Amino acid sequence: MLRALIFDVDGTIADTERDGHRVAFNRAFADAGLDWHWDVARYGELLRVTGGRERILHFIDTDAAHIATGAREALARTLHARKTEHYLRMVDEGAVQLRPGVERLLSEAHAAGLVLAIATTTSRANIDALLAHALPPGALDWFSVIGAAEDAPCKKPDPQVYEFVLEKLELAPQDCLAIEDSAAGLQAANAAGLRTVITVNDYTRDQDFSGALAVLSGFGEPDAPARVLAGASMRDGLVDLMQLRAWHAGAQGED
Ligand code: XBP
Ligand code: MG
Repeated sequence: MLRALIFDVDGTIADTERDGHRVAFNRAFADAGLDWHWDVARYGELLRVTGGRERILHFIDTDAAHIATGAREALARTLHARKTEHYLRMVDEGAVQLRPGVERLLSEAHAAGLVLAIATTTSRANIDALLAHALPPGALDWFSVIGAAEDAPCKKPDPQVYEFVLEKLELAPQDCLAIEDSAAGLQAANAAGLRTVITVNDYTRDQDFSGALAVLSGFGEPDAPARVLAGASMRDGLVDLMQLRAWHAGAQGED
């Protein structure tokens, strides 16, 4: 039986990457007097490295090899802390909005008594800021468990954050559904034993989603229906709880 929905954040609940995290990284680089700039396309490549600090470290290793090896980790940490400050300010200013259908789906699931949780590689402060800003007051309390970077140092595709969330929820993976936007997220969820629905975005739509229950263009709103790109079919272009329950039950039947 479907008891819980476990949501990824970046790319799933909100399109945070291109106009949020990417811009915040660039501002941190500029503050440090560095002439590094991650344009939209380059950032898409760098997203293969999950985790902001890890992403910066990877960039230093590949594009700033003149920086002494022993100084790289500290530099990545400093830049990442500054990047988080910028990102939090941007969220407060409204630079990042929820994706269509997200608030509708979360409200419906909460009202129906489903357990809601979050499993993300991003920093906890970023989630609190986003949910406080983009959802109705008090909605942070809708989430029984929030698993973030601080809880799971091994980033997706490692399943650690999903395992952390499942353990805290005290639920079996077969009673939950993960909602993700990326191949790394799908691999992490599947490795933790979770069935997964994918909602793609511009950075992820061409990734390999083998193993997903359904791959969607989004959750859809009445005036902007979503499309199924692969996997199980959908009734009317609106992903709601009944639809998620149907996909989940169908998958259980296959086990
Ligand atoms: C999100 C990430 C994060 C964000 C930036 O991946 O990889 O690193 O890009 O956030 P997912 P931080 O959606 O799979 O969780 O800078 O806080 O890491
Ligand atoms: Mg994501």
